Amino acid sequence: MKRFFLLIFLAQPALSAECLYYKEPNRGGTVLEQKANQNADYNLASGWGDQVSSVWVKDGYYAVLFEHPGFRGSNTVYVYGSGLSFAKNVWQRTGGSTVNGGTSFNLDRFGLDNLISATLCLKE
Ligand SMILES: [Ca+2]
Repeated sequence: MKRFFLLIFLAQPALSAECLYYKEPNRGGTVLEQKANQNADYNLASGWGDQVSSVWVKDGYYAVLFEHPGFRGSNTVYVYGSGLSFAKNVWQRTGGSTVNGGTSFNLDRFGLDNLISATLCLKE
């Protein structure tokens, strides 16, 4: 009986969103979930602006990362779950890590570590 309760206690709720944002590089630290096509007018939640250091995107989806609330800022980056990114007007294969059916990206690669404040999560 004791073992049964321990298993329930340890079970983590599965992360089901298509885009995930982390406070630390390499999907470390606290996570913020964003479902695709929801929150179309999306500024990062309180306590998350200028805090995100890595992003994971599911295959078949992409995230658009903005420096400032209201989809503003000079450095807008598109990161695709397929491992592609579009940044500074150049398409590239990012070298992001393929994991859990998607790709994770460290934002320092784009000069956006701890700098994004608004995001979109969309289907490719
Ligand atoms: Ca951070």
